[in-house]
Amino acid sequence: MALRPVLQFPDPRLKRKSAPVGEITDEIRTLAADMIEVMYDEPGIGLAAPQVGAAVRLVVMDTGWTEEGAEKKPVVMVNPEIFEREGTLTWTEGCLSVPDFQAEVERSARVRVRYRDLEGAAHEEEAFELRAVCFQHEIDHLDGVLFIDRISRLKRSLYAQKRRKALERDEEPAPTTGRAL
Ligand code: K1U
Ligand code: ZN
Repeated sequence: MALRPVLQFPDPRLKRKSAPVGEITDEIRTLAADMIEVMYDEPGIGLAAPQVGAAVRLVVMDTGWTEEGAEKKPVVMVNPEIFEREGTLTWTEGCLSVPDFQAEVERSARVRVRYRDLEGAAHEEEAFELRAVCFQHEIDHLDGVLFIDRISRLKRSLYAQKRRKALERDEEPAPTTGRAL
């Protein structure tokens, strides 16, 4: 099966608030498996369901796999939520839905997160540094928030302008050369 495409800014579907997952159906299991494939293919260290057009509270993450010699250990999180946060840190973030842009974002330095897995078992995790940032970034996606919503208005509008121009260039028909081929 073809990989599900990742939606890109300014797609309005990235701004929707996603609904909690109720019953864990085959459809949810297939979505999770597809998201894992997309995350590794992009490549990325996380992916939220709205990024592939599914408005449900489902996230996949593997923050360690890109390190030298590391194995792939994807984690699927159903209805993840942050229930405790402390301190602040600044991290340079990117996003698979915000092409060609990175920026510093202020986040909580320590978070505690709870979620269910695909078997319905409950989990709690405490996270710091990259993993804490990734949890916050992915859960933001479930609420229709992109990391560019957390930077200055000036930086965001400069990026939006650059992106609009890039999209206009891509939409332009190829210039004619006067030759048949
Ligand atoms: O949600 C996403 O768009 C995925 C995003 C997660 C993320 C990255 C950095 C900070 C916070 C959240 C990415 O995975 S962007 C790609 C990336 O970070 C990466 C890609 C290859 C190797 C190492 C990192
Ligand atoms: Zn993202």
